[in-house]
Amino acid sequence: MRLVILAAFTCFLHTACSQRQAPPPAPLMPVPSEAQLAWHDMELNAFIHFTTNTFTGKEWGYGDEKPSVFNPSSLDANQWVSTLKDAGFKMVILTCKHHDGFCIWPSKYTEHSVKNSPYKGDVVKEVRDACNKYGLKFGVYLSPWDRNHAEYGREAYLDYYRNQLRELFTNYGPVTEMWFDGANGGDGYYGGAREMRRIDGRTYYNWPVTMGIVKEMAPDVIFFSDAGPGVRWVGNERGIAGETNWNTITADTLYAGKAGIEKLLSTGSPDGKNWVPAEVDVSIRPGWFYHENEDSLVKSPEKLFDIYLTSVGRGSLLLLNVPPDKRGLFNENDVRSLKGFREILDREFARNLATGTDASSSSHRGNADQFSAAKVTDGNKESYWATDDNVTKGSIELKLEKTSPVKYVVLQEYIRLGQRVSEFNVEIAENGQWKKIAEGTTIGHKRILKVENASGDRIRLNIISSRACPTISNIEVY
Ligand code: FUL
Repeated sequence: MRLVILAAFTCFLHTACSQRQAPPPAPLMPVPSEAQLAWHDMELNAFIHFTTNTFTGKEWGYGDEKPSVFNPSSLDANQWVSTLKDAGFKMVILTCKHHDGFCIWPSKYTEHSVKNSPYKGDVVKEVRDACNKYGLKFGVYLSPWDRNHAEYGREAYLDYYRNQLRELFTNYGPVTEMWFDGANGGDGYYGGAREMRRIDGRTYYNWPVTMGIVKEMAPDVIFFSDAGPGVRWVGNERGIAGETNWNTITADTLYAGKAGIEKLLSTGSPDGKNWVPAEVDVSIRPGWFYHENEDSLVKSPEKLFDIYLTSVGRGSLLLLNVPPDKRGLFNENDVRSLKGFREILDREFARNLATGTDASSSSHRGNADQFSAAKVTDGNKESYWATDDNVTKGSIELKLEKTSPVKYVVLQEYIRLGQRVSEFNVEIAENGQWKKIAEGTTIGHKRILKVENASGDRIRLNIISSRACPTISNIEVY
C-alpha cells in the first residue's frame, strides 16, 4: 500500500513539475527584426558581378566603355541560378550597375546600358526570372558611385540614382537585400569631363531620403552598407568574420572612410545600440569580375569550406561572388568548385550525433520543461534552453549513443531574444575522463567549432559568461 501511495505521489510530482510554466526571458536589446532573422537563416548567398569589365578585363571600369563591348555569346541566367541552388545558396545579389555606370537592364534614364549593346536583352529580368524559377531570393547592387554620369557629385545625379532605384524596385521586385557599396568618388569619365570628383559619402547621397524612397516600395528590404542599417560590411574581402562576432554595434560610430574601422566591423561590440550583423563578402576568384587569366585561381572546394567555417561558422552570412564569363556562363572551373564545396558540406555534416540524445543541464528556467536541455536537440529552432534570470553560467550535457569520434560541434543561440553568450567552452568525455576540446567567446546565430582528436560518449557545453541568462536553441555534433 505504501508503495502505491509513494508511486502515486511521485507521479503527481512529476506531472506537476513537467507542467510547470515559466515566463520567457525578457529580450536583451537590441534584437533582430523579422527580416534580419530571415536573413541570418539564409546563411549562404551569392553575389554576381557582371558588366563591361567582364569584357574589358578591368575591375573598376572608367565609365567610358562603349556599350558595344558588352556582348555575351550564350548568356544563360538559369545556368547561374540552378548551379547556385544545387550548391545550397538562398539569394542572388546582382550588380545591376557597377562603378562604370553601365546598366545591365534597359534603364529609361540612360543610354549607357545593355539596350545599346549587341546583346540587347535585360540581364536583370533574366536573373529575376531565374530566381523565381529556382526559388531563390533576389537582391540588388546599384553602385552609388557612377564614373559614367556627367552629373556625378552634383544634385542632379541623386535624382538619377533615385529614379533607377524606383525602376529596379518597381519592375524587378520583390527585392530582399539592397547593397550600397561604400567605394565612392575619385577619377572617372563623367560624361567626358575626365576628372577627379570627390564626395563625402556620408552626406552626398542624403541616405535618409534615399533609403526612405526604397523603404516605401519595399518596407522589409535589408540595407547593406559599411554601417548598415540592415547588415554591415565585415571589414575585409577575405571571407573572415571576427572570432568574436557581435551582431550588435553602434551605427553612428561607423563609416567607410574611418581609419581602423575594419577591426570593429569584424567583431561588432557587445554594448552596441543596433542589431547590424556582419555580412562576409568574398569572391570565388581573386577579382570580383571574370578574367580569363584567373581561370586557374578559382578557390578550391576546401578553401570555400574554410571560408564557410570563418563566416557562417562565426555567426555571419557568407556572400560568395561567382562572376559569369564572357560567354555569359559560370565558368566550368567555378562550377566544379561549387559542386565540390557542396560535397564537403554534405559529407562533413552528414549525421548529427546529437539528434534525439539525452540532454541534461546544470539548471533550467523555472524548472519548466519548456526551457529544459532537451530543447537544444529537438530540431526546433523556436525552442531553447534557458536559465533563471540571475543565472548567467551553466552547462548542458549530451549523452551520445556510443563513443564516437567528433569533428565539429555546432552551437546556436536563440537570437530572437538578443545575443548573450560572451565566453564558453566545450568538453568531451571518453571513459569518464573529461577533456576540453574548444573554447570561444560569442556564439550568435551559429558557431561551428572544428575540433581535433576528439572522441567520447558525452559532450558538455559550459557557458562561462553571458550578458544575461543564456538562451541556447541548438547543439549539433558531427
Ligand atoms: C567593393 C567594390 O569596389 C568592388 O568592385 C566590389 O563590387 C566589392 C563587392 O565592393 O567596394
